[in-house]
Amino acid sequence: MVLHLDMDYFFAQVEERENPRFKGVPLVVGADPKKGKGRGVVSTCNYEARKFGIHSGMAISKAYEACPEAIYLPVNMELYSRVSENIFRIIEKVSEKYEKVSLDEAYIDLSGLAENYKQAERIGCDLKKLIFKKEKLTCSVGIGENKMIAKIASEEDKPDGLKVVKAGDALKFISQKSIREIPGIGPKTEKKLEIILEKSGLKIKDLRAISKKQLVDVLGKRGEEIYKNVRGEDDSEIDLKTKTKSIGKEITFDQDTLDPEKIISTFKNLSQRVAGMAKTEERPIKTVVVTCRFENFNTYSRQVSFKPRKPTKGLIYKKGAKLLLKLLAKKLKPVRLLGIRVIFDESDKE
Ligand code: TTP
Ligand code: MG
Ligand code: MG
Repeated sequence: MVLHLDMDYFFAQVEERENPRFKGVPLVVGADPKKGKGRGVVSTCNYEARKFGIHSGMAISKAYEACPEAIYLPVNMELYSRVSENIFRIIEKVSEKYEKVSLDEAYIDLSGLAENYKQAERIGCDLKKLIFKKEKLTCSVGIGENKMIAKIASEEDKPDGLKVVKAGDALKFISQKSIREIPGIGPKTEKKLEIILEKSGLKIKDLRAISKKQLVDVLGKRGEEIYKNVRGEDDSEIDLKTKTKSIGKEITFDQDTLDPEKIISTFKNLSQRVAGMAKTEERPIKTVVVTCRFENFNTYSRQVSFKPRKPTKGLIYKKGAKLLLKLLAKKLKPVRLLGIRVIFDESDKE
């Protein structure tokens, strides 16, 4: 079983949360409309703006034409990335077996977590509640026997939806949907299929009339997948996130140096930056690796492991500096490059 989660009107909803006066009125996030003369496109908009026909990817000038009185905001990617990180932290609490599709979208593998659709629904409901409690944002969840069904299901009751499609109901569920709801069928594929069937506005059930051979002749290998998809089947696997194994940073001096103050202050600075990056992983580290390249390009690495601990600047610097000083004392050559890397503890993995 697979759960698909997608945040509702993501960028715009985050902006509404940050500034409640944007709620209930048309809100567009994207390029500056410059009173209708603006270039660029709409990133997304809230549901009030969608009533005017505004949608992602539309020219911002067209959006302005449709609704000049809407509120137009620039894209604040830094903010949305931060919120996205928080959401994925919450998802991780439910399961580490997930695929991040985009900032606002993920598949979660429910095998091993849910034995039946009732349990799966409970997980979906709890996840929605948790995200709302922590982030004050709504999302839509779809549950199905495979990725495709889960994705189409999550679209079903947007916004704030939760739709479960049991295996036995999948075929009926997708039959009346537009073929464009099959992930990967875009306008070009749609056109080709319309030509085969000499009909427009194709529904998924219509495609079941096309033989596998015909689909493959027209669409190549993708035809085989579509042949399965229109029958509710989907073999695509959840692309599990591989955890970051280590984080590091290095710096090359403008000039090779033997100045202890310069070396130490640079090393402190590096430790601080690595600690900052490592903290966002919220996992303990178990090893610190120091790299030093000398003027002749000879490069040496030294590492020390310890009981897993929080990646604080103090810890990283203390462990790293010891290694570095030993190395410097031995080589006594001007330094060209300094690097420090921390390796995360993975003993918490199943
Ligand atoms: P989507 O999940 O496709 O859309 P959405 O979350 O805005 O709306 P919905 O409720 O229908 O899910 O995309 C997620 C974010 O990605 C969206 O908020 C803005 C960004 N985005 C773009 O910048 N350009 C685009 O063309 C699309 C589709 C999305
Ligand atoms: Mg979304
Ligand atoms: Mg999305």
